[in-house]
Amino acid sequence: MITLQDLGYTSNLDTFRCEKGLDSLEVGRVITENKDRYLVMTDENVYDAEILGNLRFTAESKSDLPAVGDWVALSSYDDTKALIHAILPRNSLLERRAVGKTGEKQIIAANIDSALILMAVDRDFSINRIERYMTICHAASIKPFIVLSKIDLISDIDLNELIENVTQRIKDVPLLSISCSTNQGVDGLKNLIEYAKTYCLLGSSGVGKSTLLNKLMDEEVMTTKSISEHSDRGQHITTHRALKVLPFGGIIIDNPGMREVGIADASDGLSITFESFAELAEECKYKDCTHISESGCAVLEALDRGKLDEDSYTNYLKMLKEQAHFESTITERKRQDKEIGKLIKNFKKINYKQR
Ligand SMILES: Nc1nc2c(ncn2[C@@H]2O[C@H](COP(=O)(O)OP(=O)(O)O)[C@@H](O)[C@H]2O)c(=O)[nH]1
Ligand SMILES: [Mg+2]
Ligand SMILES: [Zn+2]
Repeated sequence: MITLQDLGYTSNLDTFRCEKGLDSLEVGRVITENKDRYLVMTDENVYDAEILGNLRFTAESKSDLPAVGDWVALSSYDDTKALIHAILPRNSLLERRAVGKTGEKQIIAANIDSALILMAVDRDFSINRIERYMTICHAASIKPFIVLSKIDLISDIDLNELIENVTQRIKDVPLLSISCSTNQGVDGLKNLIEYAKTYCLLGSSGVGKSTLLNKLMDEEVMTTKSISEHSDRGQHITTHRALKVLPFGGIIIDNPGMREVGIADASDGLSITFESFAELAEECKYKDCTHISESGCAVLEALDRGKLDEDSYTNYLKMLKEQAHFESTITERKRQDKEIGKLIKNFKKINYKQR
């Protein structure tokens, strides 16, 4: 039997629950989400839950609605159906810029302690993408780990070279390498997982996230894709986000692969991921330095002296630009919303006069 503690429930959450008068309700954690339906796990049941109308109507954005990993207060009709009344405060919210939509964010998951960023060593290997995932993690105060996966597919010499390349650019982030085929490194990864802490699997489609979760669970809980299925881009594979409690303690959230990891409002994330850049930028002559061509740019000077990695520099600039763009679209959206607000107000005024 799973307890609330096994699911990551804390005394802080319980204090809040009582203070807000939610103690007559049950408490549970959202383990999957599908449109407006949520599966919520409590210490007694797994409910198929919907949200209370009030919660829906007062929600101003997606982040006001439950996400996988959220703690919610709920009332049940029977052993299977329940209604979500409130979301308990989150300690973290992992998000990225929504694909194809300006100024919108997509929530990946809530209440995550650490993220395992998986990168397969056989193909599509990209340190730029690792830095991207690190940035969204840091923006949400989530501790990242880098996990090189499928290491059975390359030689030890090639693996060491990859590790060398990664650690040259990325310092201070723990790096592991694993193979779910040979089990190499899997015990090491298990050892790092702490009881009642929540870990999120991040990485492109096909890097082995679900295979790893199945391995940790010691059973097939997630469907995995065969290589042929995965390379067929036309075919839509239904994947979902799901939270699982590991048999040896610890909680893992698997994610469908993300083809794009857009940067939203992640300025803190960028300055942590690219700490040396952010520190240097403080010394630039101009406050609004773009570090592209300005005189007195400390970043460019360091680059010239070979003190910074050029690929990392390019990646940093690209994400800075994305973030600035995201912020300007947010401002534009707010301006438009205001305009619409004014229109509605005027419209009401006119209507009242006419009556
Ligand atoms: N050779 C090798 N193949 C793996 C490993 N882990 C996963 N795979 C294969 O990679 C494919 C994609 O795995 P999956 O777990 O579905 O990836 P996901 O999209 O990240 O969840 C499947 O065919 C797995 O069998 C590994 O460690 N070594
Ligand atoms: Mg998967
Ligand atoms: Zn500069």
